[in-house]
Amino acid sequence: MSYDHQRIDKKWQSAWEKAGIFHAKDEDSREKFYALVEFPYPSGAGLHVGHPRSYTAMDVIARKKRMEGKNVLFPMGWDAFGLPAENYAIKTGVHPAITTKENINTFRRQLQSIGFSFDWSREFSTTDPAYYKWTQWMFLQFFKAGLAYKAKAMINWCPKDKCGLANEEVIGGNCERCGTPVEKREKEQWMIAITKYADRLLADLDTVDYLPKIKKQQQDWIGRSEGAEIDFDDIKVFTTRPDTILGATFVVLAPEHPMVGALTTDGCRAEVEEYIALVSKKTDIERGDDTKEKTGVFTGSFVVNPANNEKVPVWIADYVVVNYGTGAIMAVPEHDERDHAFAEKYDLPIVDRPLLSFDEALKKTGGRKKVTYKLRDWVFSRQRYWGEPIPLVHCEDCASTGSAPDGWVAVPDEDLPVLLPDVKKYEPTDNGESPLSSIKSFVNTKCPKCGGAATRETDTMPNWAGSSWYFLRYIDPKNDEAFASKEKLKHWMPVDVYNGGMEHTTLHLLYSRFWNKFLFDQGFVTTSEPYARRHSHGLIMADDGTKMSKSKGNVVNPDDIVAEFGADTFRMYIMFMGPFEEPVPWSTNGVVGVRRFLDRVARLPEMIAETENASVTKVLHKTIAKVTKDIDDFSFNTAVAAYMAFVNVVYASGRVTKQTVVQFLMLLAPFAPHLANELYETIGGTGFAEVQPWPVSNATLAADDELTIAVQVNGKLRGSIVVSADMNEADLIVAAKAEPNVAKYVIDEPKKTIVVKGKIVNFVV
Ligand code: ANZ
Ligand code: ZN
Repeated sequence: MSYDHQRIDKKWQSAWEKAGIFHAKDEDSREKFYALVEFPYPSGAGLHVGHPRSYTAMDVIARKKRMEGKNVLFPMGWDAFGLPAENYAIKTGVHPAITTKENINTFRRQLQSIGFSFDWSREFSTTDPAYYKWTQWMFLQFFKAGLAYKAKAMINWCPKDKCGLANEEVIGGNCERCGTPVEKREKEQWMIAITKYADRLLADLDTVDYLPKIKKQQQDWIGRSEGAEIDFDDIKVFTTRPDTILGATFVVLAPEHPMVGALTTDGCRAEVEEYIALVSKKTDIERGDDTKEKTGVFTGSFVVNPANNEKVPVWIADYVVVNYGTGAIMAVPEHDERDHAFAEKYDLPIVDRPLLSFDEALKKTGGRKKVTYKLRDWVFSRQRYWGEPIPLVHCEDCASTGSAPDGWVAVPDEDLPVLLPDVKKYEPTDNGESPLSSIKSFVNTKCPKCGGAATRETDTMPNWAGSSWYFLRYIDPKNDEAFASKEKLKHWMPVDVYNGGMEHTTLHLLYSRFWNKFLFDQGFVTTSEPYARRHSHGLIMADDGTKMSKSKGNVVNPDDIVAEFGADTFRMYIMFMGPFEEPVPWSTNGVVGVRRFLDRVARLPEMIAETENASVTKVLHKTIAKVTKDIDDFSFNTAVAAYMAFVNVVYASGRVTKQTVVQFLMLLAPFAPHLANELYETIGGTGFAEVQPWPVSNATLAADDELTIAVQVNGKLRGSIVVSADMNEADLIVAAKAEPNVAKYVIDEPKKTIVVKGKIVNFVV
């Protein structure tokens, strides 16, 4: 058969859709399997080849699980709030809702052209009011539980986007989106107390199956430290080494520490102020760079080391950060490298004193055990347009009567969603407020509590909000009474396998675990952990190994590959190009090679005969066993290699039974579903490949017959090797020479090599 991919791709895609075979069933006696991929932000650039790497992998898994008899939920939707659409609106005046809709249509068309087996009946966008109604409702649950609070915070501020950023959105000191160096600003922000869950987010990693590097990144990000808080007079220091306290010869405060002003003596004030001004210009990255020389100044004050009652000087230095521990340290130059470098530079005492035990140190100093985390509370408001409005109202009256602490009143459930109003201008105001703040009809409202005049919160949520619970909504996407029914949640949760980018490990993955745990505590969801297993894919790079980028013109468009080579070639190539977890460069030659392979597959029906060689039966069963295991292990490239090896054996043998071809097509179907279905139909199969059972390997048929071969040198037995019965002569000679004892005697090329088939190899040297 000549392989007309354009016809075949369309034919099967519409057949699948018509039959609705990828729709997950809520009532079903089969075991459930929930396969999840990170839903995309539908950017104007369309689908990137990186997206299908994740989706194809999970599609392969979802398709295999269906054939194994599972009731599979494999959904797709859109994470569509966020800055690009908004920045585009600022430039062009086109409403983000319009661009978002267009982009979604493009993405959907592209995904469908690749033949992913998503259950499209469950599709939604985080920007749909019917969806963000529940995002707002969940925010209010945080608020009502006291976990959402407004606080003045030093936040990361992007001067270009005029926008506050979470720590996670600052990459190398720059704004994640526009690259502008990030400044610090003090601003009132809604915060969510993720730190209250730090311990459980850490401990429960033991209950899930994540790639080790994913767990490690989350552990490091949460950054739990056990230590102690010890008072040096009024200064509280945090230390993980109270045992070293006898060697503490000075105290260092962060330059932003609130006590700096009071501790600074008049004689030192000018220098201290100058230093603080200098530090305020540095980025966190510069400050955290341990290779740079340490700087600092003396405050002029002394405090008492409580372990030995010695007076020690108080310094400020920017290697101490204000928002970690207590923002103050006891410096122990003898045991701490940074303190040592600092002491040497400023000529401070370095003394070698005996260590105390932890408990002894606490007892002597009145110190307290303390656990500290690197994790910070989540800055949850943005002064931007294209996000979910925060559903709160501020009422002066309720503030003064005390009926609403700080005057913040939740919008009642029946008034949700608070719809995003239309605006004329999308820019934040000049003082950095959300554009919503200039719409009087939005801002001015009635207090839900007392009925008096009140004003709405005009901040919107960060784009991490909608993605924190979308996996729950897929389970019951049309529900208007609840975000999802409890019975359905019970049926589908947790997600069995979740794949996504490593760049989301400390952001989305941590946020959504936290969000789910909170909902669990409130009794709204049925599992404490949302994802049973988490995997991650490597990036796809340009053919020269650099990152694909528009400006370099090296971006590969999936549409072009699908049009020229077909969806199955694209899918299979993406899975074949390298180990799934690693970054890999794109190679057009590689695409051509996979297409050639599929052309060979397309001719298999022509080789069908009544009987086949035993070698063909054997390789079939080996391939079944290998592919089955490889898919479970995310080892897709080796699975594709196994398909190729199988086809080579069939071609070498020249004939194959129909039964073997059918089994092979079923095995191939998850990777190349269009071609597998087409060939299956060609040879008289009925029903979709997708509803056929997954092939089972027969261990007896797959087993290698093994032989023990004697290896002689000049007729004398020097060793023996165990090889598979079908090993060819060249390989056999190589294996015989490699036998260690034989190798001692066969140093140069032997004069003659005699092989007695199945019995002996004799080297004449
Ligand atoms: C005395 C000491 C002696 C320390 C020693 C370390 C080694 P982790 O493990 O990261 O939690 N530290 C405490 N607060 C700090 C801050 N705000 N900025 C910079 N450094 C800070 O590190 C805890 C240790 O880092 C603490 O224990 C403190 O130095 C320092 F041989 O106290 B240590
Ligand atoms: Zn009120």
